[in-house]
Amino acid sequence: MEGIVIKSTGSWYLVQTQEGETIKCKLKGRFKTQGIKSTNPIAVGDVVSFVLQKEEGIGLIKTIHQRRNYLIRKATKLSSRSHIIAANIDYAILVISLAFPRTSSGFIDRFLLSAEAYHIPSILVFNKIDLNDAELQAHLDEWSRIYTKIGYPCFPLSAKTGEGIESLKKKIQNKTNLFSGHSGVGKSALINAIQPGLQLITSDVSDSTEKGTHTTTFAEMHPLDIGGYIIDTPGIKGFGLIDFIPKEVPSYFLEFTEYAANCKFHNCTHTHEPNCAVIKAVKSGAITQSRYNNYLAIIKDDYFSEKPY
Ligand SMILES: Nc1nc2c(ncn2[C@@H]2O[C@H](COP(=O)(O)OP(=O)(O)OP(=O)(O)O)[C@@H](O)[C@H]2O)c(=O)[nH]1
Ligand SMILES: [Mg+2]
Ligand SMILES: [Zn+2]
Repeated sequence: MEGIVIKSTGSWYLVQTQEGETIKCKLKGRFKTQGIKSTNPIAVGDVVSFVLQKEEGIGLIKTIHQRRNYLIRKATKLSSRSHIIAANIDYAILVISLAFPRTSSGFIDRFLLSAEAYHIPSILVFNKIDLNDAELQAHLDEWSRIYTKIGYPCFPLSAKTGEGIESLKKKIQNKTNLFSGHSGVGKSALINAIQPGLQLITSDVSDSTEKGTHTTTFAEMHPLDIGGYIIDTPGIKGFGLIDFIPKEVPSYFLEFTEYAANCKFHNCTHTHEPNCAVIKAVKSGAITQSRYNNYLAIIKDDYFSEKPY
């Protein structure tokens, strides 16, 4: 039998067949992964073949079908192992809140970089606009302008009041959409607003730490009445990058590429070289300083320090 993994707990999986039946599945003892050192061999969105064990009514997963794509991050900051967030996705959607909890531009840029490296189009959703005062709103407008110009669609909205939800729905209908972001930014609340009746559990951000409480604990894929799916995922703290060759990083900062062609050295790292057109563009304001700072932080990341440029 064949189906798509719609829920993953790590020890068992819920697989939906083409006929719409959902079957609880486990992994066959020794399971060959696709050469990725990952804490989870199978992720939500994977298409799998399994054998139904008639007596227990559960399936044994034998193989994963070739993935069209996947999004991956380091399991923990210091780990060399990776965690596949989801597979076979059309849009990687980062849900951001500017206050309570705060999402940093560094986190956003790491997420975008990874999605670029894995050829997955990304969308930025700025949730909780009902909480924004004038200062935060100005901040949001600025980020929205910057990222839209680079080519990332931005959707300011409120899962609470419903403002802005319709235009996001138009964008994501008939697609498989991954929702990721820090705990407490409102991923599950937003999915409830998009697909009434789901009643996903949400919980308040802690007053003292201003952080979420990790309410969603397993990735799960939900079908939408408007067509397509949303994958809700547990909140993540950081976005550790994996499998990058440092010299590839500039090409994933999309707005750098048109300037990089004019750098004096073809292998310019845009850090210290003379006649660097990217640095010039940062100075003139054509490239946003925060994007450049995040670029520098990423290439100086511990992960890269073992590998010389
Ligand atoms: N004011 C306001 N609060 C919101 C909005 N969206 C979500 N919240 C609240 O934010 C809190 C966290 O929402 P969740 O949906 O549980 O957040 P999450 O991103 O799913 O968090 P994890 O499952 O822990 O990763 C809840 O108290 C929600 O009611 C919004 O647009 N405005
Ligand atoms: Mg949640
Ligand atoms: Zn340069």
